[in-house]
Amino acid sequence: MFTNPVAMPGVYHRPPKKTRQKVRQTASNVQGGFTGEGNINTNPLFVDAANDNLRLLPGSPCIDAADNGAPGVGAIATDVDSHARFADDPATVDTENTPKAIVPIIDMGPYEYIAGDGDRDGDTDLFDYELFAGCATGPGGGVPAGCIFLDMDADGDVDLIDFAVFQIAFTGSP
Ligand SMILES: [Ca+2]
Ligand SMILES: [Ca+2]
Ligand SMILES: [Ca+2]
Ligand SMILES: [Ca+2]
Repeated sequence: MFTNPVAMPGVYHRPPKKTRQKVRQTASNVQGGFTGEGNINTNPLFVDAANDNLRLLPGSPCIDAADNGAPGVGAIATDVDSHARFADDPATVDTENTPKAIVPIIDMGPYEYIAGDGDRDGDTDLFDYELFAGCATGPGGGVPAGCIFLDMDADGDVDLIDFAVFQIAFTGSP
């Protein structure tokens, strides 16, 4: 599985074959690895890759890891879900994969991850807070069904650390 960086949302390419290695390939997540600045080779943590749902789960290495400076990226305003691009995930340290980036940093792949967006409608607002309240389990308490997006630090619970992230991510309704 390989996701193109963000220049062409929704378009996927296979890793280039030897005969096609002139293809520019940086700041991408390439299964099997591929040499290039900013590339990573770890489980991208898609929501459901088997069913082509390539939205990102909390903790995905694709979050805040693409290159804002890549050609064409600056002109992208929304992702494939028509949600805002260039959303920062407070739980994800902006990495060295994005040497040319200006925060907030765009995610790898066609979908931007929005921290605290429990109902997946593209914002982090009071509706999401209601979900959070119903999902909160406390440290080590597990993640109830339907609450995966509210375990924002991806450590297997919905606790006050997640709430801290939620507060920073809170945007209100558009
Ligand atoms: Ca981002
Ligand atoms: Ca971040
Ligand atoms: Ca929401
Ligand atoms: Ca957590």
